[in-house]
Amino acid sequence: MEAAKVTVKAVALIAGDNNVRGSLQFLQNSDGFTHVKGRITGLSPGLHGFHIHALGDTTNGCNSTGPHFNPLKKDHGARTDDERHAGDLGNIVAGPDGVADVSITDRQIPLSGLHSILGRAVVVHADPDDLGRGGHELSKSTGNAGARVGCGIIGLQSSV
Ligand SMILES: [Cu+2]
Ligand SMILES: [Zn+2]
Repeated sequence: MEAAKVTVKAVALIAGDNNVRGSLQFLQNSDGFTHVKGRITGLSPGLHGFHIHALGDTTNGCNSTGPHFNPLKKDHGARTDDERHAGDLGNIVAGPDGVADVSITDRQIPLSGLHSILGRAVVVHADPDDLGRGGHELSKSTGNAGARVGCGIIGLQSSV
């Protein structure tokens, strides 16, 4: 069996409130999975909701990036749920130093085809994503993750 090969690469530079900054790389593999990796700094310690939002528009900052990317018209959920938005990547964790190292592998965030996330935005929130389970009126749409403290547009990176 051949090892999975990287077929498409993308990058997103994160900027936002205060000192939130970061860089993320997206690597789509021939096995259908996309690996998101990188580092985001300037966060408050703890969990932060982490999603792909539908629009690559930062005209009014991260608030212009639209709702969670949801091509299959599902409810919000955890990354491991069947009922989830394609853009639902759960939470990232910042340490006491405000740094979050990101490494997520998922099959609902391709960089090619009908449900490609290229040209959309990756968003980091102020609060934890409750993964649809919080019982708040926003749990089934946004995970009640609060303000958008950082975001970046996902763009194609130089070919492999
Ligand atoms: Cu979000
Ligand atoms: Zn969602």
